[in-house]
Amino acid sequence: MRLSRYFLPVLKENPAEAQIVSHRLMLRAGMIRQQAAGIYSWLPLGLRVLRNIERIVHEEQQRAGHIPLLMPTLQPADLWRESGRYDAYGPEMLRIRDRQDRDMLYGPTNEEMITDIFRAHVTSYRQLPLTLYHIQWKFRDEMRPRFGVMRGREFLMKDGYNFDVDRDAALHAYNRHMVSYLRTYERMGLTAIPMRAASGPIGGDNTHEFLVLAETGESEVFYDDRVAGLKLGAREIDYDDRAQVAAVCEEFTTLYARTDETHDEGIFAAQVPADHRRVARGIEVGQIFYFATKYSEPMGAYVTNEAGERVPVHMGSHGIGVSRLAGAIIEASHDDRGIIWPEGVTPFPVGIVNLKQGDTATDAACEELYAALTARGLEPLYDDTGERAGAKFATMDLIGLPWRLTVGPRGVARGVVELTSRRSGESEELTVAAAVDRVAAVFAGV
Ligand code: 5CA
Repeated sequence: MRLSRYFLPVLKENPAEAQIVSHRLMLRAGMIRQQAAGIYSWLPLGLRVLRNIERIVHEEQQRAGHIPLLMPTLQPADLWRESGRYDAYGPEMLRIRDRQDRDMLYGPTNEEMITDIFRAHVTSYRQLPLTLYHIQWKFRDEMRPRFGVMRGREFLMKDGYNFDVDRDAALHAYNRHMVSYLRTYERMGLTAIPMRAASGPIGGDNTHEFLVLAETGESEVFYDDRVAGLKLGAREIDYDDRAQVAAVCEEFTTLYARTDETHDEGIFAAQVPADHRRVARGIEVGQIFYFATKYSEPMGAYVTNEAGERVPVHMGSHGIGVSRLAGAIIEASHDDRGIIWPEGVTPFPVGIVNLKQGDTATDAACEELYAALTARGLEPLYDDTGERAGAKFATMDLIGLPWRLTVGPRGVARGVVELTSRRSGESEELTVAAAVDRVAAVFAGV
């Protein structure tokens, strides 16, 4: 992409309405625009990040054996009357009436609708296990939408639903989600700690939230600091292997880690040595629930089990805050000059800064880099505008591409360009071919 033809409305000034750094940087980098309280347009740069987050979520869900579908944003109220949640949900639910006077709602979550799909098509334990998920916009009329996309009213969520014949199978689905979530967040450059939580309007006793530690987080968290050092890394997971998956969950949930809703000062003091106790703040980027037959029983989602009996299916639901993650990643990865994107989600892998636009040799070197990177599937953002070098660097730093190639007449005369890491600030001079190879190598594992 050539910057001269792109739409990147960066702001020079700090927007007054933004209280936290991710919100400020998303506005300044031209990623989002607020259209109403808690409702945002995703401008081109922001959309590229959002799509990358979605792609990672899809890949890790499908690796775990979960199946994508797509349900609508608008739902008939009658489905929610069946579960009893139409009245229970309260003012967070946006209720709508259509021209036929039918009660509708903008979905805050989809337990009822997925249960309806299930009961229409599945009748036997032989069709199980089944986990269906989608990535779809939700609406919750939050009392205090704030912090940009972190607490929106309209927001993008991955929500997945498992259907299993009994409790053990459903707990395996719960564990599978936990492990796939750990890998999802790690691929986004995040450490997200599973913490025992409370279930709220979704229901059930078994629930964990995934928290990214950040001073600006809305949740107060209590944990053993050794839990923050655990990494899933590149280990092979067989998602059908109940024992292996359960062992990983145990590894990540044995050390004390709880949100304020479930925190117990006595257990905290007894279990965690004083020098490992931490009280901090975190951003909730996901939550998993096991709620047994809470929806299947009232809604009639039954299957025949091996013994030939009709039993209500055991279910859980599992959410990832897809749009919130864009903000959470920035909270975890920025400096005073701007965003620092992890390679997995960056809107462009690399930026090209032309220090002397219009100089024949420099322009030619930029074009050569542009073509070679594009041919390798590494679409660069090429700043081919007539801006001063200082302004070009400031924009690149603000929008946070992890790598920058700087091309100027003096380097070109010596046959080199400069490759700079946004994170470390370190630079090296390379030929065009070597620079392309280096960038390709960095992204090969992403
Ligand atoms: N049905 C379940 C799981 S599928 C559910 O709705 N879970 S939830 O309420 O915990 O939401 C899942 C995730 O969506 C949360 O962990 C959070 O990351 C994100 N989320 C929730 N509310 C908002 C909001 N107002 N703005 C942005 N993200 C949100």
